[in-house]
Amino acid sequence: MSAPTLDRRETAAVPDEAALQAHFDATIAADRRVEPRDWMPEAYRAGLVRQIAQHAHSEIIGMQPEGDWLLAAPSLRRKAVLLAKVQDEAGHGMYLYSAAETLGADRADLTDKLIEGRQKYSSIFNYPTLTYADCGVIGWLVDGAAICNQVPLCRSSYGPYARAMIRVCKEESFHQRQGYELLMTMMRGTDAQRAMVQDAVDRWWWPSLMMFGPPDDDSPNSAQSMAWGVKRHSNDELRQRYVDMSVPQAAALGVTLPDPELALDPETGRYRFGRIDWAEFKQVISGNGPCNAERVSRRRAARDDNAWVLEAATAYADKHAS
Ligand code: FAQ
Repeated sequence: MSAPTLDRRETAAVPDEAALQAHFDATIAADRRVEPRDWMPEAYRAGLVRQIAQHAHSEIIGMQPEGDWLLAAPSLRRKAVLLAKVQDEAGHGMYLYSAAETLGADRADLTDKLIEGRQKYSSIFNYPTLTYADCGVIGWLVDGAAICNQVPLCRSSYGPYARAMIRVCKEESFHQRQGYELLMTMMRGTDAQRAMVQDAVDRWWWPSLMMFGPPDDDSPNSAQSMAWGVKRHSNDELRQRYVDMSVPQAAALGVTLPDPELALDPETGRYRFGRIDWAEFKQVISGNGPCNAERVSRRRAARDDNAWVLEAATAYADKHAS
């Protein structure tokens, strides 16, 4: 059977690829949002799916380190707060998977890619939560890094991603405050509690700096992502902002950040900091961090054990759609 042919009017109405590309370029240059119905270059679409899927996976895997403490929270109040926070992270994952779906991605396929190690999730969630102080430090440092990284993404060029980030950032701000409040409470407690906070800060500080990604001269995706207005700042710029923001917060809390080279540069007004262990980062994102195997195996078990729920829900939806 031959392919259907377009009549003259239809042929004239279909813009050619150069015109579509020019329209896309003008949208980016004018700092307008690209929407799902718009034409976009395939590399832009694929790059967004890569970043949004990794971000969604991070939110879902990121429920595990704090989730481990839900049954051991020290009071009913702490338990209610932690439960709400962990549920918020699930919600963030859902908004992000929905944003990826607007680009043609399939949620179940993305989950399979995560479990098979074909897509990444944030390095930070491969470290263990050893004491309850870790929950406070995750709120303060990890949610703090997430906010620093994600507030500029509210202006990302892809509309659904930018809009999802607005709500995510509002909730992350609350998460950071609850973490800081927990740590403040512990710092007003006993010597043992203060030592617990300091120990948690010592373990989470350097991995938090790694959340911003590799240094700019070793970041293959940054230049194109910034040219397309997906990322607005480089990894090193955001990392520096985070250090500048965190040092006074550490002082107010009364903890020491574990970096003897941390010092204010009087010329720039910014903090100089020591060398990040990029070999450790590479190990963690290659699947060899302290908890990678456990995190992924739990995610696999959740997918497999709950497959019947998905099947039932889909069957119901299919029946009502027909
Ligand atoms: N971990 O070329 P670049 C949260 C990968 S959410 C693992 O610089 P890009 C909330 C990168 O993907 C935290 N992999 O890449 C929460 C790339 O690999 P690929 C997640 C990393 O995309 C709090 C390769 O290295 N946030 O915390 C990491 O331009 C508490 C080369 O890197 C987001 O995802 C890493 N840290 O910049 C939840 C924010 N860094 O794909 C629960 C959105 C880099 O080529 C509890 N994402 N890689 O195979 C971004 O802003 C960017 O994707 C970056 C990386 C900045 C993460």
